[in-house]
Amino acid sequence: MEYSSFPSAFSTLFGELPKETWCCSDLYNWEGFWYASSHLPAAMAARLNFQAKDTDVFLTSSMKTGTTWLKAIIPTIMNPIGCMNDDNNDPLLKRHPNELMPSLEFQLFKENPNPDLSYMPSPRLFRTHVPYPMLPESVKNSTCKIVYITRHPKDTFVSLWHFLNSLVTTHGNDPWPMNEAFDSFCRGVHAFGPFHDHVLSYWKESIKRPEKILFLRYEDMKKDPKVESRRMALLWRCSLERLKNLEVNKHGADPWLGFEYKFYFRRGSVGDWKNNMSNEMKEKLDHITAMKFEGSGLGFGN
Ligand code: PAP
Repeated sequence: MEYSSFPSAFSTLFGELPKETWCCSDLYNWEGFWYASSHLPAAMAARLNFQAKDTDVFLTSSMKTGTTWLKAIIPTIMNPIGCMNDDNNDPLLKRHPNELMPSLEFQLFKENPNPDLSYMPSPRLFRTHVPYPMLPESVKNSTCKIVYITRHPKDTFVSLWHFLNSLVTTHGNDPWPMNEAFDSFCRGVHAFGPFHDHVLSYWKESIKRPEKILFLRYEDMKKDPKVESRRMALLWRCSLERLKNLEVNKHGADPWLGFEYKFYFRRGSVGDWKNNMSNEMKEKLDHITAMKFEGSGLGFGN
């Protein structure tokens, strides 16, 4: 769908969706989550058209959970020049963190439902506030990495309330009373809410696929930022996608063994046996494994 056909196409859609007023804007409920009218078409277009690359890194979060901190940390970790102690190469001196990790729904897909992103060098960095189910399928299915940050709901609410009021008062309006904002938050009615469902959507997926989603808490980052940043740096630096694409691993061979280096990096996925084994082979190996491991407490599941 082209945005040029807006407002007719989307006004028809918006007319059919549950609607609530949040502070001074209208929110629409799409598949269980609330979106501002300016973000929903972009989020839908991104879900439809965004093509992830295996080397992409996604920062995902509900609002006001510490995203900006990570918008600064992730590009700093990944800066190829390694600018940690080098002010001359510090991108944070020249650009707001929002520019270092562009948002799918606020920036890239806002004006154009199918933007050309070919100008972006790999590894590409993106951020989004959409809940897990709303992510583009290629983000879920590729081996790109997702970093999710959450925060205690009470601090998140307070931060959100202050942020909204800084916006409304800048435009000369009265602050939004805290009790009204709190009631909305508790009902889950806020941009990209309900907060708790948002967190759970990523939490559940991070348990299933810890190599895919790094689930961080703002409070842990505060307590021990070095440990959490190292986890993040390690996850990215040692990822299959990065190592596989480094020139040093694409060419040459092990001088002792003679094996080509590139053969050490294949797919690295869980369950690839399904693409290669017959049912008979599966049954046989499962049987051996069950017999051998019986009583040991060790198991690999199915
Ligand atoms: P966003 O969702 O609009 O991107 P986000 O960055 O997640 O906002 O949230 C802003 C909060 O992160 C603010 O919290 P507060 O209101 O409780 O103060 C902001 O101060 C905090 N924040 C921003 N940058 C950093 C940072 N570098 N370190 C720690 N906290 C930060």
